[in-house]
Amino acid sequence: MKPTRRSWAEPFKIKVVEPVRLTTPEQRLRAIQEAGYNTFLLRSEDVYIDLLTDSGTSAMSDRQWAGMMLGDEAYAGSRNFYHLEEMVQKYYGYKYLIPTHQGRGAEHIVSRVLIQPGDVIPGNMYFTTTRLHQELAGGRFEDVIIAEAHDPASEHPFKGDIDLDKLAALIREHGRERIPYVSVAATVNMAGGQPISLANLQAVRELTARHGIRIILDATRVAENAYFIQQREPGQQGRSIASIVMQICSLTDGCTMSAKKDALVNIGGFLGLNDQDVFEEARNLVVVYEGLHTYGGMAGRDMEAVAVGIEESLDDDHIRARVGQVLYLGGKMREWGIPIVLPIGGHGVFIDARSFLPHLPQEQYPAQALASAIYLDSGVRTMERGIVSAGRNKETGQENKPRLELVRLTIPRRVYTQAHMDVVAESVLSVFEGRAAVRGLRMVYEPRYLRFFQARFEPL
Ligand code: P71
Repeated sequence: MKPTRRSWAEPFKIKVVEPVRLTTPEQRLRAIQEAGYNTFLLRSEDVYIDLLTDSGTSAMSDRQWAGMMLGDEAYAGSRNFYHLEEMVQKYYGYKYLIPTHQGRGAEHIVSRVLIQPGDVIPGNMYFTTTRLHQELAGGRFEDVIIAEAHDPASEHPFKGDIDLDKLAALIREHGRERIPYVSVAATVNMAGGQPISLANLQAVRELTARHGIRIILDATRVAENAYFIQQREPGQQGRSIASIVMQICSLTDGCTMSAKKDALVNIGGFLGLNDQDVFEEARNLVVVYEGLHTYGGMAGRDMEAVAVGIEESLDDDHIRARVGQVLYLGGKMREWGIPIVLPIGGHGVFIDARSFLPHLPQEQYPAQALASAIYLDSGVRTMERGIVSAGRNKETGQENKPRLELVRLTIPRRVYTQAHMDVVAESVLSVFEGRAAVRGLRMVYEPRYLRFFQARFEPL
């Protein structure tokens, strides 16, 4: 049959390959048992297609690798720092740059600088490390995302939007004295890679400006957010990704960035700031926790790779193919009736484990059990994003019970092909067909912080 529309392909060709290994069902059973049914504890060698995360797992370009050879490994004043600073100013528009070893390093510093004990930080859904650093600084996170974000079936085009009434009520209740900033993520990871709209961010800016409250952007996946704005928001078609990203950043006072995502590197991050006094405080702290303010825990060559990666990440062809691959995988699963979070997000496909495994109560960790089942089927590694990730309430010690009980299939950038996506979708389908046999888990070891990384489980 003649195609009705023309296909597009990745805007690159492959220069270096890394073999991956198929395993037998017996090998996988042994591996997941040794890992305590936690995909974080699997050895990467036992994984066939690794969709644990898109963080630090991207393929760098030849230009980035060439940049690595230009690393200026001076302790102070490396030329790669100045190149990175120039790129952050040029593409994100922030005046001041604090390099950090990765995103959570930037979160730690900005939380320590801006948050006082007893403060409240509103945000569009928590992220694990972001919220923990806010809490360690004495603050409390308050979710002000729109209700649709907690409903996997809602097809709202901007599920990352902030509920302005909720935010206004929080400001009325606590006053600007207790709200150091609003934490805005673009896109929202835990909601399924969902974008915030420009119109909503503009409204949040107007509201916070009236009260003199800052906005700190989590810019980790801001290019992917800009793609959804370009595709979905009225009046934004035809704009470049770079110009939308610049506008998003201009509506905020600073950003934390994990360069391991959008910026196409294996390690790195930064804090971008506009206020000189905040910058000076942050520069005082970075030398304590990360490294001198001109490297912040990165080698010179790492900073160079970030500088080049920022530019590549904002290329329209790149971002269309990147998000396009996620939509391809999600589209197949949706077509086959597998319950996934809709709309399909920017960095991965999120399976709704509650609908997938309706026979398992949340106390039996359905998403964790499903991630193990997918690994056992095919060696595809995914990540739990549900009750295990949500941890415990800081005050009561009770388990947080998020409405979203998800398994994330996260796509690294420029790493896998369409054929890999087919294999993944078919594996999920095969688990779906045998879902009645998937058993729940019980937790047999629970670490104190970010328990999902190292917790261990046994099948019930
Ligand atoms: C992801 C990660 C990496 C991760 C972190 C914690 C638990 C599991 C996996 C990291 C993010 C992120 C956002 C929106 C800040 C960080 C921290 N994501 N904000 O999705 O998604 O950055 O990892 O560089 O410290 O797998 P960092």
